[in-house]
Amino acid sequence: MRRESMDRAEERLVSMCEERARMLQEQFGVTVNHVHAIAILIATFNYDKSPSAIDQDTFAKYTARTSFERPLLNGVAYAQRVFHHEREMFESQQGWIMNTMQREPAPPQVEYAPVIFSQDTVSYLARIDMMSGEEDRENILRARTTGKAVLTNPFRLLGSNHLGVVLTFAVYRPDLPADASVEQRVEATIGYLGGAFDVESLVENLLSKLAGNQDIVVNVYDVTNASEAMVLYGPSSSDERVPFLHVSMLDFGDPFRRHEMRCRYRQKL
Ligand code: WA2
Repeated sequence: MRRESMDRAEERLVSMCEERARMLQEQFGVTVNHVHAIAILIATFNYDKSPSAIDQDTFAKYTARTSFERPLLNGVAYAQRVFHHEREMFESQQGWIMNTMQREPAPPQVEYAPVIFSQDTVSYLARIDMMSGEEDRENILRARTTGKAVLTNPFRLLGSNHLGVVLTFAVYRPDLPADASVEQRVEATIGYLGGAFDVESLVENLLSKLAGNQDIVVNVYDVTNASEAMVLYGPSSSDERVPFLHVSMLDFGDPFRRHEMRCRYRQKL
């Protein structure tokens, strides 16, 4: 191919990749912000009010009506922090026994995080101790020590079995000071709010609407560990013979993690 048209093809790839990375990062950002706002809502209306000002029914209605604010999330759920000595009382008040992700009764642990409120789209999370799943458990522990939005490794989600990542915010007692220490944060934690970015289907849907989509192959990777990038979106092997590869940086708001988008042409030019 002539030099000028090669240059133009490369420019086109760069601009398509940058556009997609910007859109994805933007939609991630608005989604995270809205989940943060729901975490504050729970802290405000659920703590120390008896009876609680939020129940499953109000949570389901509110989260369904505001789902347009969280375009990349398949739903949100709230898991309450329960210590072992509170378990019997909790289960008798709820009228159910908490389960593990394998759908068995939760074995004794120091503490648990059973889902008490869930958006209808993720109703399969109800009654599950989220600390029984490795990725969710790591997220819960990191969310409460940092007070920030945290993301998991890419993994296959419950329900859909789609590749995605889970977002978690800790919910604290409202008296937590802004400059709290890690110990104070852990002590003041009353629960966890989060949901799953269903990257496999929701990002596919987002990208499919863009012009030129048939011409390029898009991958998203978690590159936190530079020597072993983990695929979050796109085919796991792509044609290495195509001439250009463009890498766009992504910032999903978890400073512990690094993500990037890699774009190439689908076919040899
Ligand atoms: N949400 C949706 N699908 C999942 C999942 C999850 N976690 N884990 C595995 N598949 C209630 O951190 C608290 C949501 C976790 C929040």
